[in-house]
Amino acid sequence: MKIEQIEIHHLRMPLKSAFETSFGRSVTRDCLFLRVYADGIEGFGECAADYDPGYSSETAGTSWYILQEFIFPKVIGMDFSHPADFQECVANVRGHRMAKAALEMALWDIYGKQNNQSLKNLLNGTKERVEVGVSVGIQKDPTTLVKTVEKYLEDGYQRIKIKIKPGRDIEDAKAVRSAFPLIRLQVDANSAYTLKDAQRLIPLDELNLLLIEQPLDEEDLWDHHKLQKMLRTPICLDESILSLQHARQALEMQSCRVINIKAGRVGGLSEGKKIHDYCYQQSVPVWCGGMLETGVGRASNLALASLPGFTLPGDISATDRYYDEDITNERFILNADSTIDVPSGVGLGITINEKAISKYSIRKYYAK
Ligand code: OSB
Ligand code: MG
Repeated sequence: MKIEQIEIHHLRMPLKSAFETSFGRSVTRDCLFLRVYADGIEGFGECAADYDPGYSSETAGTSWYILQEFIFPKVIGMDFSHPADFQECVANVRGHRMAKAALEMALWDIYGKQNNQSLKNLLNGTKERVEVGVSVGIQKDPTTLVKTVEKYLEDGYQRIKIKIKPGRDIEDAKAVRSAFPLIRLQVDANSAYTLKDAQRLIPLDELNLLLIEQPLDEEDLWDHHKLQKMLRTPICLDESILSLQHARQALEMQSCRVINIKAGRVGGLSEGKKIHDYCYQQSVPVWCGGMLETGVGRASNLALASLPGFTLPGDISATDRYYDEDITNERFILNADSTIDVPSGVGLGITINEKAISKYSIRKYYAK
């Protein structure tokens, strides 16, 4: 794959409904859309960094800068024999994993198109459809939350995740649990607590949760170990796991019992697959997280989630949970058994709605 040219758009997509987490409330979702040309074939990528550094230190703005200033100049003219080879080429760019993951995604798309293979097959995925759930933002009050959850259950989602933060945790989770005693339920704090809050988190242990996601800070691996010792419910790490090394160290330290894998957060699909393989080998359950992706990133997430170790439902909801209009012509729909089909077309298996790109693009840049 000889990289000839790259087009990048900074998109601002209106969300169907506001999404509130412990780090803020959004009504729009920023992301970067990449179109990479190699050997006359175009491949698409999505950078999951949002407008603000609330979830991660990376933003659409930092990714834009790093891609434009450092990554594009390194890759234009390069000839890669495999998508994962790209990582070596950008090894001297420290961090900025979401920016790198976006470019790697486009290379997988091209590689699949060239070799007449779906991304699922390239990654050795084994499932044709994957179990999914929905991530529900913080609502006005617990009553509204129960109503919102009820609507998603009616839509067919069989696993619910609710966002929590200090002051909006036990009461919210209890309200959902008592309204729906048997559903698969989990919570996500997005790093909102410290170990000092442990006593406040203990009551979550009585709610039969699948897991508690990222209660403490990204850097608190050891404190997660201490917290996990106080809880029966598995801790799942999201923000803390930026690489295979982190995954190995977190598991060796017993800081968690489950890992949320997001290809963007860990620098690309190749690193995400490595984390999956490592966890699968030791029977540590993993699941595919989401970051409100457009159809481009959603197709990539579905392919990754088709690997056999993804035994818990992913945060990969149907397109209509997020967007009225998406940038892919394909829309992802929820099957009656709370699954979504993994794309079977070559590469990511998606095509682009060019009108939507122009409509939501707030800046664009061409590199060659
Ligand atoms: O922590 O998992 C998270 C969205 C944006 C950033 C971080 C997270 C999330 C979600 C939504 O929980 C998952 C989704 O439906 O895409
Ligand atoms: Mg999370």
